[in-house]
Amino acid sequence: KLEKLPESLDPKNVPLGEAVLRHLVYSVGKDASHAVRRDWCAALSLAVRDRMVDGWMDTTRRIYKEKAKRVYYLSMEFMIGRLLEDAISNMGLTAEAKGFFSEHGLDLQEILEAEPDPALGNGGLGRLAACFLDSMATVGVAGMGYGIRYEHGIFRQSFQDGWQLEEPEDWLIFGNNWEFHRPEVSYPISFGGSVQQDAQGKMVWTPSERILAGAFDTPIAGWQGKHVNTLRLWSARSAETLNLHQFNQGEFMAASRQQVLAESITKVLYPGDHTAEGRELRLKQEVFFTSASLQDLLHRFLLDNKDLTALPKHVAIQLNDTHPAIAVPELVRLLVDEHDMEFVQSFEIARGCLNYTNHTLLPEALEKWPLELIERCLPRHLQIIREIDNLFAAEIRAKFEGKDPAPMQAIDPHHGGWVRMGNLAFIGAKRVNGVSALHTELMKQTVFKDLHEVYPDRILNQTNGITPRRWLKECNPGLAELITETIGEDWVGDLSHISELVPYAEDKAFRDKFKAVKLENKKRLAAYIQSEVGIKVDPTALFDIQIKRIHEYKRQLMNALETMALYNAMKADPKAGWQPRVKIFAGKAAPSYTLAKLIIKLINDAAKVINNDPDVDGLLKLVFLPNYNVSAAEILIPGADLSEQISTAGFEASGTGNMKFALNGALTVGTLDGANVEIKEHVGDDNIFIFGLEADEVAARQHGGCQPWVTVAETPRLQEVVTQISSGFYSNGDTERFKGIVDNVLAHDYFQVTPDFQAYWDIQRKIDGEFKDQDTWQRMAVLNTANMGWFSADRTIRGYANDIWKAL
Ligand code: 26V
Repeated sequence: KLEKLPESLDPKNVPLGEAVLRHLVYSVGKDASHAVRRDWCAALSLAVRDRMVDGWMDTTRRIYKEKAKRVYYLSMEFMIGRLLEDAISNMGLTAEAKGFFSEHGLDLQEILEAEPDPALGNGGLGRLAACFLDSMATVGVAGMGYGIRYEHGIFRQSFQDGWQLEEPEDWLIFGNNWEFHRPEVSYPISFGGSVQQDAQGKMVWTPSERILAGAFDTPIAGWQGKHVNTLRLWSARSAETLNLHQFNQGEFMAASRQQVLAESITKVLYPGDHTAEGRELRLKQEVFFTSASLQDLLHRFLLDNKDLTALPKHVAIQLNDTHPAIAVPELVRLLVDEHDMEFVQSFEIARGCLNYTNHTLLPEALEKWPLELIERCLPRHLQIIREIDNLFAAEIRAKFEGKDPAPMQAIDPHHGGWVRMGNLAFIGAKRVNGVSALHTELMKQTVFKDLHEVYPDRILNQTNGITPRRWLKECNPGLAELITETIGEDWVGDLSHISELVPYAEDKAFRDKFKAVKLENKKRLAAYIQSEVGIKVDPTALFDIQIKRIHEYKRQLMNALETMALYNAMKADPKAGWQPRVKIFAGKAAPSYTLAKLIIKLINDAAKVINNDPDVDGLLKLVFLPNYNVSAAEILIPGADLSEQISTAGFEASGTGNMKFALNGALTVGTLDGANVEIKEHVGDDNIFIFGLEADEVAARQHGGCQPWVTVAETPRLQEVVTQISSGFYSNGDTERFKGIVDNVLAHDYFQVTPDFQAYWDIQRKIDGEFKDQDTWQRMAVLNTANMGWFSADRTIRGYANDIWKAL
């Protein structure tokens, strides 16, 4: 009886503005005359959250009633960005919110900007997980995200004399209005100790350390709020209470020791992809959230099922990269040790539920853990991994006579010492997928060649996608309005409709409107640049943008070198009719990635020289914006004319920024890498600028000895720039500062900057020419937007749901 609340309590029956005022006073504890933007933001968030709760509970009830297949997306990272605008937009409350605040002399946009940007991820992998949450809720998949509630997300980046500085980020400092703490949902996670066999022959693990995982839930509403899913993030706390005795003895530090150690597990997002530092902590983070999630989903399953062998029928689990790959032995352990099942059957159940997405082929990013570390932290898991390996080896020997399973096993018996998480994930998964057509092909040919041969049906492709809600409707309201007034609003919930814009590419009036929107976005971006770094840029210049993590394979260096060469050419002949350009970079380097940090310094130093040279004033500006995050992307992407997607072919698994730019009408300059290949197929060869070596050519050069110093000598513009850098032209005569970069390019150049430089220069000059013909350019830009429908994450999620999860 209590389930049906009286109508008067339904938040939908209260005008949004009244609900905001009520929350301002009774939840935030402020009156309107003293409220600052942050208070209004909190009040609005709570009022909108109220509106989501009924739909949230309806969704849960429906899933139970229909016994819908549940999908669990396990990800170490969720780069969700600000949630308020997404929520009001998906709930259809934008106009009402805008109206209420403007009545009171307040600007909704400024209130939205008062929300902290939760950056619980490093880059593409985490942002993909966030787009998938939106799409699962839109498409109607009974999906739940599981991750870590890091107290501190990715570090805040600033520059000191052009060098990257990392400071802790503090998104929770003013509380979090979106989450529901579930103190009753708590699971023990164990580490260390030893394993003994009991009298019945059962393995008994006696851990030396036990911590608790506590749940925090955030509702995620899909488009139009019909379906509301959950993001459940785990926070660590000690299983032991404060040592009161020690505390009363005045030993305050010692008394809190257990708490501090336990809480350290979810304290910070581990940002490095290079150091050995913090490896143990990272391993514990992985085990922590994976085990909590598996215990939680088993608990939920057992609420209305008795037979665990039916788990694969009702549950699909997606492992976002290998970070949660410990799920393979952990699920087996839970079934065997806690639910008294047989090992072989347990492994079959695990292999029926688990699926693994690979996001990189870079050898240094493929996780492997020292055997010694696993043995010390997870002795029971190590036993199970060995058993799985043995079972797998027997399967291979039975199926393929004479085939040595060793190179494919999680622990190579010949070259022991490591647990290879990619192999473990592959062996324990029903399906394994890559994230673009090219990447999936390369997975089959390289890292998983052997495993693919023995399980030819296991690998499949699911090309990444992006949510059109955040990445067009919300970040680019001008373009969204123009599209809606032209073809209606259906594209928001089904991006394939955006192809109805194709004929408008031939319509001059439409192109002019499209151009006017872009100009407004560029003005907004110019104001942002001015306020962030104090550089004045001309909104009519060509805005050329590369924003992503700084990495050698992404080749920000090649872009920077081309910028310096362009500067030389402009300075030599300023009157040659150059197309004015603004080169914009943003992105963080892993704190331990010295060369990436040096590339940032080089760009900042070059910017100082170029931006202060009156000879190129009005022709060239170089900008590096600090602290790139989702909120910055939402301003940068709509203001771009040109999108830089210039990774060394074969190294960018997919890219998703490439899709966001093209959807917002920027043209791409790129290599045939990752999803660029598919973008080219959709937007058409004439509407994208492709250059450079292809993946097989790159591989051939990397394996055969090439001589980058010879290539540099044969490329005069590059030679000049390299000479300038090494002679201290950008470093006040300091010839040592950039030695790391120069030596690397001249002697190794693993990522093929030198052989691609000339082709990159040439295509940039071709782009200059085409940009001058604005009418043709706008036509190409419209065709980019119009042909990007396939790249909706809704399409990607349907692909996973149909081919992998069997959940639609
Ligand atoms: C590895 C590590 C190693 C230890 C330190 C922290 C850390 C964090 C992330 C990773 C894996 C990075 C893999 C990744 O982000 N891949 C990107 O995934 C995107 C979504 O599929 C894709 O668009 C990008 O091309 C790909 O680089």
